[in-house]
Amino acid sequence: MRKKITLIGAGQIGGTLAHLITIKELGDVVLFDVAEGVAKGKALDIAQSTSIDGFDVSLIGTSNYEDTKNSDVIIITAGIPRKPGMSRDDLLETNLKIIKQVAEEIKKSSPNAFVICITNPLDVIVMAFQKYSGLPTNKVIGMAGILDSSRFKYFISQELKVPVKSIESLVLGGHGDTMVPMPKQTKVNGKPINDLIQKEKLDLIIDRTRKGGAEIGKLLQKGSAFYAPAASGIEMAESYIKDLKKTLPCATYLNGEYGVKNLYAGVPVVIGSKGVEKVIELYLTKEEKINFDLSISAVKELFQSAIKIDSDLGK
Ligand code: TXD
Repeated sequence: MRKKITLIGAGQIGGTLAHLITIKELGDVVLFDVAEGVAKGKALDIAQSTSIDGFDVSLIGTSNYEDTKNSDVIIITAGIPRKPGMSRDDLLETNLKIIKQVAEEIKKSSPNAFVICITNPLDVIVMAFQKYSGLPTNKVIGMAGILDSSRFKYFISQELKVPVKSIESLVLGGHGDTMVPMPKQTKVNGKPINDLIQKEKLDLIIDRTRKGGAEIGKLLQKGSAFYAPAASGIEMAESYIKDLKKTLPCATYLNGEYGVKNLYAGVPVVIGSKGVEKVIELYLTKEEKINFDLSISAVKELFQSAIKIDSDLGK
């Protein structure tokens, strides 16, 4: 029985998610958007492509939550993206209202789903979704670290002229300017990155990673990155659907790990058919711990702003 995958938001990322799910035949797609025509149009367009390569999946577009009932996986991109010059945090008020409404619907229609949040500001939005929906913390996760790690690895591959596949790395912490690339966890063909790239150059790459979203937003002028974010969300969904138990950097509920309690933050987790199956606690150097704690403080501060917008979150 094919899994039912609902995409809440049929915009740039949502449409790309639908196409990637189809190409990988991960499951049947329900593309939901308040802009019903966008959802229906993109679902129909992708459905008409299935005969070309023989993809055996069904796709529907809708603005009716009834059609999303009992989804196995839900990926949320509903919300507004940044305009050039906007910070991810500038999206908070608008996207918080949207995520509250989405959470209340999903609580009723798909309480057993594995929910991947992508909407920004990611760390607070995923935490707000979990609180509003009441879904178990191991079934609500945020996509950010895979994207940030992918950007970090890409920039390193360009610098060293090596295939991205030869690079292992991850980025911890919040999805934003305080994210924590981890040079000590970064290897190229097994060799530590610090032996291959000078510190000054690596610092420039780290800075470019932190600003990776803004760089693309400036180039596009309208909207933000969507191909790499969609591919990142699919890696998480696939690990859940196929029980791959991949270790992936994601925004996850921490209950004491890394010295953090009752907060979502980007750390490596194992994703399998039970959802978040394990939080991987890495040894952090003094500098990495300082940067990680800075990132945690930024998320906490923004969550306090969210509580000022909606006191329900503080209960
Ligand atoms: O790494 C990450 N997590 C980030 C996330 C990477 C890139 C983009 N990031 C954020 O994802 C971005 O800042 C936005 O907050 C979301 C979605 O980005 P996208 O580029 O897909 O935005 P679009 O193209 O504007 O699509 C958003 C859709 C649009 O079609 C709206 O009509 C719809 O969301 N929308 C809704 N759908 C359902 N329900 C409600 N209430 C709703 N409101 C808007």
